[in-house]
Amino acid sequence: MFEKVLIANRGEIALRIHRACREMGIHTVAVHSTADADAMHVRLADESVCIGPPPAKDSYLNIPAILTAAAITGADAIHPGIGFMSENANFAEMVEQHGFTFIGPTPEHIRIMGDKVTAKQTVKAHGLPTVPGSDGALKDLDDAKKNAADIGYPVLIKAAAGGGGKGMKVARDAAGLEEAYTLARGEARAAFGNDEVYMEKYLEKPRHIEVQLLGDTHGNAVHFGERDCSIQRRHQKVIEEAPSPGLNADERVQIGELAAKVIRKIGYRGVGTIEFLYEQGKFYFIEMNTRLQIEHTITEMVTGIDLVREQIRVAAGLPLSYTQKDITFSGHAIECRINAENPETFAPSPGKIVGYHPPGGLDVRVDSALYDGYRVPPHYDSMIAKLVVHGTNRNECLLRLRRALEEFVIGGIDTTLPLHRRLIAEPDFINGDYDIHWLEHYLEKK
Ligand code: MV4
Repeated sequence: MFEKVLIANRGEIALRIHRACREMGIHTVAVHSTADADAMHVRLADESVCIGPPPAKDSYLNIPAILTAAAITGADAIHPGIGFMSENANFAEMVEQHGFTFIGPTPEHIRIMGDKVTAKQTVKAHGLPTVPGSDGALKDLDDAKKNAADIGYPVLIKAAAGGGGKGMKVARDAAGLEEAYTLARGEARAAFGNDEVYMEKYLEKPRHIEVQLLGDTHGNAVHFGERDCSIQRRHQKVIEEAPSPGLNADERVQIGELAAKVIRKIGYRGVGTIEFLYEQGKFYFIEMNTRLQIEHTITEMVTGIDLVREQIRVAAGLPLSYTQKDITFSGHAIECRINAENPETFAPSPGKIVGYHPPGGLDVRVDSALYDGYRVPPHYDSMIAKLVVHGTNRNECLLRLRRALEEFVIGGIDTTLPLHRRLIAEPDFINGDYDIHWLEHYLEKK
């Protein structure tokens, strides 16, 4: 096992990784920008290294600075966390070239799944259902027209280098196709420096359901069930829950086993998530994320398994600690992502925390790097806390979540806590009756 891990991240996820390391007897190295000198992840780590000025491109994305920090502290491995370097295949490659272990998948797997066209081809070849669409990238507008006629409108043009909704345009009919195709390519070129696009049938009202997976270097792979992440705004998840209120037990096992089989066949190492759209009883693969996810917490709450510990173990070459039948599901979990933002306008609200009281009690977990007197810097993601609640069933979970949201105090700045209190009181949410557009429609009405 590793003796020392460098955590190339900040905030709550850096703490989450530090905690797993500490329980495994692994020493930790924090890296931080000058804006984060007083951050909790720096305080808790055994050692810390300042890697640059506040802008992420000069610090948390600064590859030479991160590798140098690992070298001077004598770290064995680098955990990239979430965001930042976590899905950068070149970084994973450089980490290994410099003699450190990358706590994540191989650069090859990151690359395959980073390109949405090769990702779709790969999982389709291994038996996953995909959205009807073009066979690979579109050659030109003529090719787009031919494909759209075959698929049937509405269609969606997507960037191969995409994800997060950039370079994605709907064409409702033949008259709208040229504009959608041109806009999607332009956006893709501007955002990713790559204007390759492909086409899919546009699904109007799907749920976003993703399966948590784990593979080792000994040919084993398991799934940890699914999460429903449909409650989102502008491609940012707001509330996630496990299990999905939209699935039955048979569907859960079927899609889990199908997804696990794919990662077993490709020899995937580490944690990963396969995302599906789910509509009218059918699953359609959309993307695979080759990293830990923010919402891994709800899966931990319903399985009792420490996913970060498992991720570190498989990176060190150890076999999985669990076979599929050891993984059992208990009750229900919901996560609310709390952002430093105005709950109505969503304007960022950095600043000093004055008064901090997190909720507690049975089955209540708060993952956050906040403390009273902490200054939320303006340079990074606005998510400042995750409230994660478990119950023996969905109703108990909802009652506990309401209680925990009432208790939670974060003073001095605006947060989205009031929004969460409203959302979980909405009949549609209580009934589990929502799709990927529900939150944006709800916010328009208000
Ligand atoms: C789709 C879709 C409808 N039909 N694909 C959005 C970003 C990327 N992850 C895939 N996305 C979508 N792909 C087809 N064929 C609708 C979306 C989509 C979406 C997906 C998941 C969660 C939130 C979403 C919000 C808007 C659109």
